[in-house]
Amino acid sequence: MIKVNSLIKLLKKNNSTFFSGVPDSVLKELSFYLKNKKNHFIATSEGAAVSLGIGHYLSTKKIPCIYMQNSGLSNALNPLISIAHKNVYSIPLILIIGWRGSPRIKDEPQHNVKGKITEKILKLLGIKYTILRSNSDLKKFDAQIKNAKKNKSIVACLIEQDTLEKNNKKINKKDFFKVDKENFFKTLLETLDNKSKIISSTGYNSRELMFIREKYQLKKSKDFYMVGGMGHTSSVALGYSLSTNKKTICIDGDGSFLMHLGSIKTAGTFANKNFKYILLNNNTHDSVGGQSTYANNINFEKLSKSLGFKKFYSIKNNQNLKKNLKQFLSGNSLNFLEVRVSNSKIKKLPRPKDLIKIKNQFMK
Ligand SMILES: Cc1ncc(C[n+]2csc(CCOP(=O)(O)OP(=O)(O)O)c2C)c(N)n1
Repeated sequence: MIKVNSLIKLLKKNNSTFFSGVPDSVLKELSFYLKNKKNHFIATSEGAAVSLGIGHYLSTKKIPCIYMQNSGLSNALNPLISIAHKNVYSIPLILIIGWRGSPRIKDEPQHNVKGKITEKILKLLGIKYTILRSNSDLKKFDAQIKNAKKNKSIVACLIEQDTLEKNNKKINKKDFFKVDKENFFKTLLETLDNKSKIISSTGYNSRELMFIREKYQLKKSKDFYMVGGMGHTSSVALGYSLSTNKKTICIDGDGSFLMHLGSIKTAGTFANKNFKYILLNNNTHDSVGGQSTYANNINFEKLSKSLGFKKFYSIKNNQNLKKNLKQFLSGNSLNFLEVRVSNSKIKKLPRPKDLIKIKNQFMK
């Protein structure tokens, strides 16, 4: 186990005090440490975090620290390869990568695939890395950081689940908004017709939807759970909806929405009336530790309308949920619904397991 403080001390010693990243459950202790720190900027995607770091280096000559889950390494690849790489602009960066699905740890299918190839990706990019498991590994990492600073190259560390020691500073998972998600999902599933299809985002949304369907034995409509591909829910839903008349319900989280916000413009431009977009806004990355998304002060009415949606609906409390949902679903135009939800209250949420079966049932 490694104390977050030891890692931070090492970074400070190397004059690395700028932090940007996308939250990850493996790195949540780091998030708790960084909360409200002056030089810490939560980014909407890992590519943006790397790019913020590149900008920081250009203005300060100091090596920045970028953190992410290994699934986000793919989002980061473009600026890592096409800007920061040694053979392009040669920008020094420190990457702290949460290693889901490492070969030593049993994990979900989507994480196992990425976990197995994470080291290979780093090697392919010529990025030196240390697997941080104990304090003695910090020494090796220190030497690699010094080298990266000297050679102006990228260096990384990989951190597995339960490596970072728990500190006492927990993020208080404050509820910004009120609508109860269990009540919302139950009402939605009771309201939909049999032919409707739901495509739901990475994070708690898919897991809650699956749980509530099972708990209340609600069989109408079919789900496709986005266990990975964070931020691409609206694009998968749009692609589905364009070749069918069936109602296609996209259920997105605010973190997921912001990760690839441009996709909502594509939906606003091309979607037909059967595309029904629902944003479950809790203002947090609830499923990876409750870090803020800063989505609470977005004016979704103005945003969605300027991106091409015709009507905006908003649900802010638990009253008249069914009536409001019905209105939104039956509306005969391209509609955007923001539901201001509280954080998940369900303990021990199950995870989708048999993904091929889920896909086949969805496609029936
Ligand atoms: C590309 C990528 N980056 C990061 C993650 C880690 N991750 C999983 S869920 C999640 C938060 C999603 O936030 P939101 O859409 O608001 O849903 P909530 O967690 O609140 O249910 C993050 C950051 C991921 N799965 N994929």
